[in-house]
Amino acid sequence: MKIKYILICAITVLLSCKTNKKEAKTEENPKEQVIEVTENNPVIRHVRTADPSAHIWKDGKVWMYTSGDAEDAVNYNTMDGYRAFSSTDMVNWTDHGQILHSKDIPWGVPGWMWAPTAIYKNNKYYLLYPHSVKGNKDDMRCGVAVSDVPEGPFKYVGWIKGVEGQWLDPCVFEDDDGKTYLYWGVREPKMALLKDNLLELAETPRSIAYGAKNFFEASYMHKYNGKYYYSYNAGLGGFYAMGDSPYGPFEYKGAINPKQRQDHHSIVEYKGQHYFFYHWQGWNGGSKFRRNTCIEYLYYNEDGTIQEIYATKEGVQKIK
Ligand code: FUB
Repeated sequence: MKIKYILICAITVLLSCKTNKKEAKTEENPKEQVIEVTENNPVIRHVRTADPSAHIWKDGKVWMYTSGDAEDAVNYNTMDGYRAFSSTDMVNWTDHGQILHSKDIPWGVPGWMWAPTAIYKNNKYYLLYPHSVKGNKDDMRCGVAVSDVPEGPFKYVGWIKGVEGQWLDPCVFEDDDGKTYLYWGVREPKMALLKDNLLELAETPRSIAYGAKNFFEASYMHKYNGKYYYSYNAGLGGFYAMGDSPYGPFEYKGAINPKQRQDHHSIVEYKGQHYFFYHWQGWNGGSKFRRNTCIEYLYYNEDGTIQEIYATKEGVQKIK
């Protein structure tokens, strides 16, 4: 009995150290607590996935579009296509298979299918993705592909004119008024309003004022309680800034997940809870070039700032 009690207390301490659930309730009597320790990260284990772009579409499911690392990868050059996954409980994910491959892009090289982003617009699903041009891998465009259904396959329709040659990591964001913006860039973050056809910029690109100088890549935009959150990978984890308009200026707020070297995240609210999607190399036999998609809970403070997030094996629990 004594040993059982010590074990329960130890597990409770362990969980409180490693969890992101800062609002988790503590039971009055730990002796009667039944604790299920489940390790839900990585959420995808049968293939390598990176750069998760999470969305809640009109079917009420959560969808995730990922890039893919090869099992024998020694760099990111061999990333050859995107996959779609869906879930209704955040733990069980249906793999809808590969939805777009580099061989489907007329101007593209094999491989070099880097971090995608997605949007539902014009009654269609669009996948926007950075991809290198034949003969010059440093020349990246933002490709556009379309599908009538969220699971794809997506069909190539062109690229966004006006940002050719820029190393991208695009993030597409639709505001409540229906205007659509594109954020992108490496070392220098850029943004612009997009035309509704999603194939042209509606204005000259602007540099993003985010109140710091640590931007590296992986721009991301989301809105919460009327505030605009511009976040990105600083090379040493995810950082963010808040503003009152999709254009900024944004006030720098610091780290979201400071312990993670290579962050590429997305954020959604699903069934009343906020979630942080990211990739992590640490588990499931992963490495820098064999990454795995993981999910953590995300909590806002009362002033709208985001509580720091740490990669946990526990991850998030199944929505019942
Ligand atoms: O996945 C390839 C590249 O690595 C992405 O474009 C970057 O954001 C980083 O995740």
